[in-house]
Amino acid sequence: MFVVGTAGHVDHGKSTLVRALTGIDPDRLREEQERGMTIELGFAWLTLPSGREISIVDVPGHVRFVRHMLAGIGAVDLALLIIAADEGVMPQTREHLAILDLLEVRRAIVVLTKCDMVDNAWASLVEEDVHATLDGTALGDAPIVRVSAVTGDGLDTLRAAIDDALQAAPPPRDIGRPRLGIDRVFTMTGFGTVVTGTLLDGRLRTGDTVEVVPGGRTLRVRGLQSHRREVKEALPGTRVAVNLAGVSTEDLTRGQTLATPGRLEAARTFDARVRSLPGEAMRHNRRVTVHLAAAEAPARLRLFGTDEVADGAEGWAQVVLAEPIAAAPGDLFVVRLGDQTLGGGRVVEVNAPRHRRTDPAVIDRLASRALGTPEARLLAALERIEPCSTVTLERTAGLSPDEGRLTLDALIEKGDIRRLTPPAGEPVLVSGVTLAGYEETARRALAAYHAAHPLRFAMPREELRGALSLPQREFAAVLGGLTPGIGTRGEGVVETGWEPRPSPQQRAAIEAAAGALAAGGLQPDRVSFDPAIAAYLVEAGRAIDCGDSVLLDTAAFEGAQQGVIAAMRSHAGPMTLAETRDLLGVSRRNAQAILETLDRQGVTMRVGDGRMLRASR
Ligand SMILES: Nc1nc2c(ncn2[C@@H]2O[C@H](COP(=O)(O)OP(=O)(O)O)[C@@H](O)[C@H]2O)c(=O)[nH]1
Ligand SMILES: [Mg+2]
Repeated sequence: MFVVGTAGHVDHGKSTLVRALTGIDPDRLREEQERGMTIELGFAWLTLPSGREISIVDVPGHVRFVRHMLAGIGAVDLALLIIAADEGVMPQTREHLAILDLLEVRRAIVVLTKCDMVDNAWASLVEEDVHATLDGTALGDAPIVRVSAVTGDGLDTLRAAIDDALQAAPPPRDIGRPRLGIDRVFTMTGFGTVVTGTLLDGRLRTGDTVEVVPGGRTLRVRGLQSHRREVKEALPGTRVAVNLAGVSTEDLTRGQTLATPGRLEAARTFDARVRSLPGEAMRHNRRVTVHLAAAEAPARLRLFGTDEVADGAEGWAQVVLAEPIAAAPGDLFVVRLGDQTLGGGRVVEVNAPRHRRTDPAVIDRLASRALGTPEARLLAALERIEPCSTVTLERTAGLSPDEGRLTLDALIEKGDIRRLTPPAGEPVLVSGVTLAGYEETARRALAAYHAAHPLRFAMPREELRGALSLPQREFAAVLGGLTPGIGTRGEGVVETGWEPRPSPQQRAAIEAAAGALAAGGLQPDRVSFDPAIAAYLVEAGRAIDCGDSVLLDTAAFEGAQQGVIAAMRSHAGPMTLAETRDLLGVSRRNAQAILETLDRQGVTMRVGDGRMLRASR
């Protein structure tokens, strides 16, 4: 699941494009429909050609509503920078581009809209201008797609381009610390208070307790919806509507965050690395507005060692907020003054003490904190990309191989990082915290599976892999690293000590089925067993599933196997299906099913029209 955001100048066709792609009108407010202009964030969703489902956040382009744009654009995995072919690059095209850069949105597609209004030569001129504008920015390599929302031209190409761009995107990070920046609060008849936002860093489940930051209230998640569908569990990287128990809409506002209790601080100040946009300046003690995720607050910047950070330069600051907002080290923010975006930065430390502005040691300390010790860098890198291999981690952390190895060994020794070795392939690294998160998820998934399938001996591996959303190799490694409470059985996974728990009625049905099979020998009556009972008998070793709905008593099957082996040993050349049928005295269909099962088991093999014993027999 990924979130895609629009960006670009007002009236360039963002909302129209979203409607053309999804069939959902993102401008849902009456005022928006009357004025034909987006004011608030709009939301839609779409299934791409690959089958991938994405959420779309549509932002307003008007200069007066950049603050609303900022509330929605921070958490997107991909931006669609929308430029009307008839107007080309305009002021909010540049401002939104600068904001995407400050918020480190690294993936984008430039969509040239309204191509039905210009000829090809004109569109090419505009494209050149776009290249010149993007050159040297993080989005310099973004593809350009020409569309018309009116004729529908280019929409298929755009859908494919979105698929392509997301193909390479890392899956949304899941570090077991869910946070959801609230961007809307409303009441829904029959539900009560609902908030929406983009879920990051972990999953939310119905029944979870969440803390509202700032504010400190804890609330219970009564229900969850994603794309208008009710879900038991919402995944990171999705747009989520959360129904909260015991709270009224007046007690919640946009900008607050829902988080695991105790995990996220309300910042009154934070220290930060700041960066000014070219041509702009951030001055010491100037009153500005800080936008962080869906929150915004008036603030002053206390600059260290300088009175001004200007024109593309970077510096260090303590941001003193007039109202607290939820913030964590690493979070990105934007600084504005009136209708002007001045720059932005990255949070280094939350609620640090006040520092002396002129003390050079302050800057040294901040710099080493921001860059971090090798351990901090390795852990921070791991959090972004885990589960991962050793080389990838060292490369991402920017450490030399020697330093990387030493640091990694120390962290493994301390238990902060776990090195898990899959049965085949390279070891996989995860943090202890994440492994604990996997364990928790696996435990829940297993408990739910066992409860839903009391007759099954184990949960299929693939189902558990789906619950953990891990690739094959990483899954195999993690499975081996889970505590003794979780084990494997055959091809499946179980809670240690799990045994099927048939009810008295089921037990009776099992015995009746087993009795009927035993009595039927190799040609039991074709009664249709409950599939759960049949699977139970097979997994218990009491029956053999020969395929083609042929279920045989194990002893009867083994008798047939001995008979076939003996007959084939003394048979000249391959034995035909008809000969086997006569030997066993069964129907052609059962003979066929038995032989195919013996093939699968490696006892026999096909030779021309008949079968022979494998050489190893
Ligand atoms: N001819 C033409 N008009 C378009 C196209 N896309 C949008 N428009 C029109 O441009 C105007 C602004 O569109 P809108 O989606 O509200 O722009 P936004 O402010 O970027 O969301 C509306 O009148 C649309 O009908 C297009 O592809 N071709
Ligand atoms: Mg719009």
